[in-house]
Amino acid sequence: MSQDFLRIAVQKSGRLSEDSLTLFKECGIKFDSKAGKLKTTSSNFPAEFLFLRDDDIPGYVEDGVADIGIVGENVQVETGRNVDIAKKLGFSKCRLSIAIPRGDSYQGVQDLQGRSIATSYPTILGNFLKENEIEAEIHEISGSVEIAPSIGLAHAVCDIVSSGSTLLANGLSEVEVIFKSEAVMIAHPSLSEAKRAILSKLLFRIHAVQTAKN
Ligand code: PRT
Ligand code: ZN
Repeated sequence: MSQDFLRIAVQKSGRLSEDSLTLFKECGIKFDSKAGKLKTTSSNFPAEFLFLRDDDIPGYVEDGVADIGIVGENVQVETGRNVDIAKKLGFSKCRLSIAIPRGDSYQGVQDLQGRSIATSYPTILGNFLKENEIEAEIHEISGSVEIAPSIGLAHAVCDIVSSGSTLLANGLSEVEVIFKSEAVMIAHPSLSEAKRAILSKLLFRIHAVQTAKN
């Protein structure tokens, strides 16, 4: 069983990367995280790290190419992949919100009826609209969502908000929070016994690190 190890997918570069790597280092796991490396093996823990785009991580974990990974819950839910949530990690907190041009009147969710909304999160937005029995056109775009109303592409946007300064800078005001997110550790649903034992060890260390911080 000595060759058993956990293959861990983390974001290559972006908002999750630094906190993800810090977490593993705080757990005492040593590895080389030199820029540009796509794969590295720990020298003191049975783990191998894969550095990927965050959007690809849930699929890799579902397929078992990676055993576990760290992503935002927003990405996990949007991709709809069949993975387990092993642990909520408490960093990269943000929300997915609907925003409209500042000054437009808004009484409630019914004001979205018949409107068009630009988003990179069509699944989560679609579920929200369905639950609220609103028929609106979802305009899927992959980036710079906040620009959509000012160029006449959509009436409203649905995007990730953290400080709110991007909405402000684009003349938008937040009217509905539809999803709250943080980084989560996801796991392949049917890990081998040996891999589950390594994951338990890792989760135990993460728990200890988090407890020491609080
Ligand atoms: O290249 P790759 O595909 O791996 O990365 P990415 O560009 O898709 O994702 P990245 O690194 O931007 O974000 C990774 C994860 O961080 C997201 O999926 C969220 O779970 C989380 N997160 C936390 C955020 C933010 N905060 C955030 N502020 N993701 C994006 N933003 C963007 C948002 O889209 C908007 O454009 O920042 C802008 C708003 O920020 P404020 O502070 O102005 O409100
Ligand atoms: Zn991404």
